[in-house]
Amino acid sequence: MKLIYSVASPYARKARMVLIESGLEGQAETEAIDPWSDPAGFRGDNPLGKVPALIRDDGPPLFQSNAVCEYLNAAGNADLYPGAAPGRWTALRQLALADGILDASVAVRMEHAFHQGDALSQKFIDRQELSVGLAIDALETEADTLAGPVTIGQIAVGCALGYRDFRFADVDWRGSHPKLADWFAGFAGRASMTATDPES
Ligand SMILES: N[C@@H](CCC(=O)N[C@@H](CS)C(=O)NCC(=O)O)C(=O)O
Repeated sequence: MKLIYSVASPYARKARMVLIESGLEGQAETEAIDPWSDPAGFRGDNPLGKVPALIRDDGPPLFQSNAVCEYLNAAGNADLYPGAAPGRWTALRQLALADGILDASVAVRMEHAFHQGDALSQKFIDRQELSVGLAIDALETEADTLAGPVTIGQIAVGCALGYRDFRFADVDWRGSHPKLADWFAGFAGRASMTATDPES
């Protein structure tokens, strides 16, 4: 089994964290690539050209971070996806909020990367930042649901906030979200977070 990732990708970070949290780290090869350079053969593994991608021993490659995370969780007999309500829906809601923060944040970076001057849409950027801000507000309101044994929801929120710090360090989210900031201060010290920190 091989997990293909890029160091900076927050989606791949979710998969790398799940690999560690599932106890599978010693059983999987990992390979860091730059997906934007379309390395030779990578589109054969993932036609979409995105990381993460997981080369499996028991079937064709998987891609899309949530599919990769679910596979690794099952392969490692981990318990990152609570089976019963209400814990399951709490974790999936956190995962959706976190993925939404990532999608909007990455969209802003892409807008800056591919459009300049008059072609840059401030309206589009503002809309994405509104989504990020409101999703972080929602996580602050329900910060108490982030307590307890680690879940895919916590992992995803950790990756989303870590990505904001990594790529949007000038936008302070901690000041107006003290409960979330407290939670993140503790979660960021988790071994799977420190091992996958894009800045370390
Ligand atoms: N929804 C996808 C998003 C993956 C994604 O966009 N990965 C980025 C890196 S952060 C990538 O590989 N981009 C290359 C490209 O879009 O061509 C997932 O959850 O895996």
